[in-house]
Amino acid sequence: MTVGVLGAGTWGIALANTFAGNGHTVRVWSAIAEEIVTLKRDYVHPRFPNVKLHREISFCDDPAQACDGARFIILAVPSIFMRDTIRRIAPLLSPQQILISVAKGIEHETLYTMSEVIQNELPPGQEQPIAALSGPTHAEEVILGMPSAIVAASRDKSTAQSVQKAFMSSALRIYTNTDLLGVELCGALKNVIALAVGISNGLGLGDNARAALITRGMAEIQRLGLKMGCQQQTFYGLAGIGDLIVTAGSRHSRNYIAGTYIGQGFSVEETLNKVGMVVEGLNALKPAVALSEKYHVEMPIIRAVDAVIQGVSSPEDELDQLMRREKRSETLKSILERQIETLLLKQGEENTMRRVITYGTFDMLHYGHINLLKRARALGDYLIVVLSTDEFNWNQKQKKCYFTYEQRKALLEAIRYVDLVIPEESWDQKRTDVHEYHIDTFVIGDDWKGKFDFLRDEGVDVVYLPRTPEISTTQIKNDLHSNQ
Ligand code: C2G
Repeated sequence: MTVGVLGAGTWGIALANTFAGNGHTVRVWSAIAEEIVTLKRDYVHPRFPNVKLHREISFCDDPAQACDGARFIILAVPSIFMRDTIRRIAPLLSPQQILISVAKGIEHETLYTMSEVIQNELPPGQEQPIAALSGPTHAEEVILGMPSAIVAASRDKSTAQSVQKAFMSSALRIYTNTDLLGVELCGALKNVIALAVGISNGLGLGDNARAALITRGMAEIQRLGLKMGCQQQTFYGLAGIGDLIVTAGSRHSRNYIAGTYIGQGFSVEETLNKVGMVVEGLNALKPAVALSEKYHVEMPIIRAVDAVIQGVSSPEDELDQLMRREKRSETLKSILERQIETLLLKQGEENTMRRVITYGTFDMLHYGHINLLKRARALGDYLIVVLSTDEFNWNQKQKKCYFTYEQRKALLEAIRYVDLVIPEESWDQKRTDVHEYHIDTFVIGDDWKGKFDFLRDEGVDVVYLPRTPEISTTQIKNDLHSNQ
């Protein structure tokens, strides 16, 4: 088949040479004219001096030549040039040509992924199959035919399968995935985590720090991805953890190398001069922070990298802050619960159901609690109870509960008024919770009257309900104690 490759950087050339090796007719174009001149003359890429490129590859001076008649068009340009490149070729495209993005980045102004930028630049109604190829594939190894695996992602399964069928070989194993957003999000954000791992390397930290940053970095990306409606398994796949492993710590990785220089104290300017190539992690940083704010998701490692790159903090200080963060559990919410939450919230968005939230310890559950929950639920269609964890009760409320968090949670989940129970770990999570769960009404007993009025600034109704007077957990304990 005929394949057009736009972009003659290391990845574009590695793919072009691989596909030519598989018998495809490959045409390469670059916006940098002298790149094409050199390649036409030498059939060697400066970054791969020992690799003679297949003579069947033709190097074009005009993108139209590379696109004309091509079944697949590979977009191998730096993410910041994706929009211009698509704008240039959109009029040349015919409907069945499959566009494949291999750029890993998020557009600054729009927070679009690359496939969204492509879609956005196509004439309205022009149905163009779009895919992405993303995974743990250093160009330096792919061009040598070293065994690699990668994901062909597309919202349309048959498009992903067409890419898989055309390009899979004994050296390049291709898996399909229809979670295009998740694959692209991983591809872009893992470069920021790779910067972080490089910075830790530059600080002289060891493998333990690297493993911790990779693991917790993936957890951050997953948290954001789930909020954006991505699929869980994408993050544990080749485009997710696979790509992060190959990037964070590899001598081939520009993001890791750039991070190392920054950790050693070089400025971004000096670092970019030393690396000499596009460092996508730096391009992805601002959009990553913007996405974490837009979706109200905590991403401490990405924020730490941002603080260092902006020069507002030192790598040492950011490391210290990361290590001293509030104690967290790794799995307070089961994966299934997250998926149910996302599903229900998505339904909620469509059905405009009214969501109510309330907070409490709910120890030794009694009818005063039930009265509160019943009235709270009556104020909407869906009630979320944010249940104080054992640590929060002990450290912040000096309460020693009779029942553990899990037991109190099970009791609450058995109540027909309660739709979802999530953990309360800090006093100030309310402000983000109400956005994260699209809350309409905050409810709590009037023993808290006035304490949470600030939530009205977040666009939430605040309702204080009269407590049930004669009953309380303390009362029960005292009565039991005195009756002994
Ligand atoms: N409640 C009630 N009547 C009672 C006892 C409790 O209406 N006889 C209400 C409280 O006002 C609260 C809820 O039931 O709205 C849970 O009570 P607690 O478990 O005592 O909650 P509390 O320790 O006040 O925690 O961030 C907010 C805190 O987590 C609230």
